[in-house]
Amino acid sequence: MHEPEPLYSLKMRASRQERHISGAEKILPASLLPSFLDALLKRAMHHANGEPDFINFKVEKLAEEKIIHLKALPVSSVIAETPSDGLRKMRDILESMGIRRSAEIVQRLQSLRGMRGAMLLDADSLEDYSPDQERGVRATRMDSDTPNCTAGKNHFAEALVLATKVANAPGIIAELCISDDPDYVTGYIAARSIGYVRISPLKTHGNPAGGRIFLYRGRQQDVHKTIDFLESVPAIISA
Ligand code: PML
Repeated sequence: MHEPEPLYSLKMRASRQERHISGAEKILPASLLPSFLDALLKRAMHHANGEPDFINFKVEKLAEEKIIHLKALPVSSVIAETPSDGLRKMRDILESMGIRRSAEIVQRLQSLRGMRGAMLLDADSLEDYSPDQERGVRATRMDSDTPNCTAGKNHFAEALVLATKVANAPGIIAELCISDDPDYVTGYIAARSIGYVRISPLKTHGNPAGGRIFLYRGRQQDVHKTIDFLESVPAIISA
């Protein structure tokens, strides 16, 4: 019997003057690393957010027994007439989930720009639990079970993988996202209870604002378990 091929986490992040431009997460066998490194380098160099002055690649071997396997969240779509209608629909969904301070949360989402990770907010007190609030908390070490190797980014496919891992993190009750790509106006709200709900549009074309909020409900002393899951546990997502 053949041993399973060892898997590696490949992370790319690109920035300019310390402001985030683009990032990517892959889990791959060694044989695929060269082609993905090449594709992600091209992606980093030609991003709509601008030319980077710093690109970081990190390759780490993963311990097979630490990898978890998750099924992708079910996907649905909401079409809005305008960005403000889309944001209103996002607030309505939050309220239907029992999250009362929806207007303040969505306002904070709209104000994000150039963060590497996500804001980790207490869903009720709105306290920001990110240890580094400029950087935020980054969900890393995840990929689909059929990784795709293109220089261009598939926003939807990559976001669904990330959202599935985030929705399975202990204490996370919802995730909100507006893409920080100025050319991409679709965003989403995701949770295990509602699946991955795409909303379009959430902003106007050409607007570089955007980012993610992870909403946490639980004991403050347990936040570190959530952060550890998001940043360290490798997850492979199947359709
Ligand atoms: C990003 O740019 O990283 C966020 C992408 C959001 C994708 C939303 C969708 O198309 O479902």
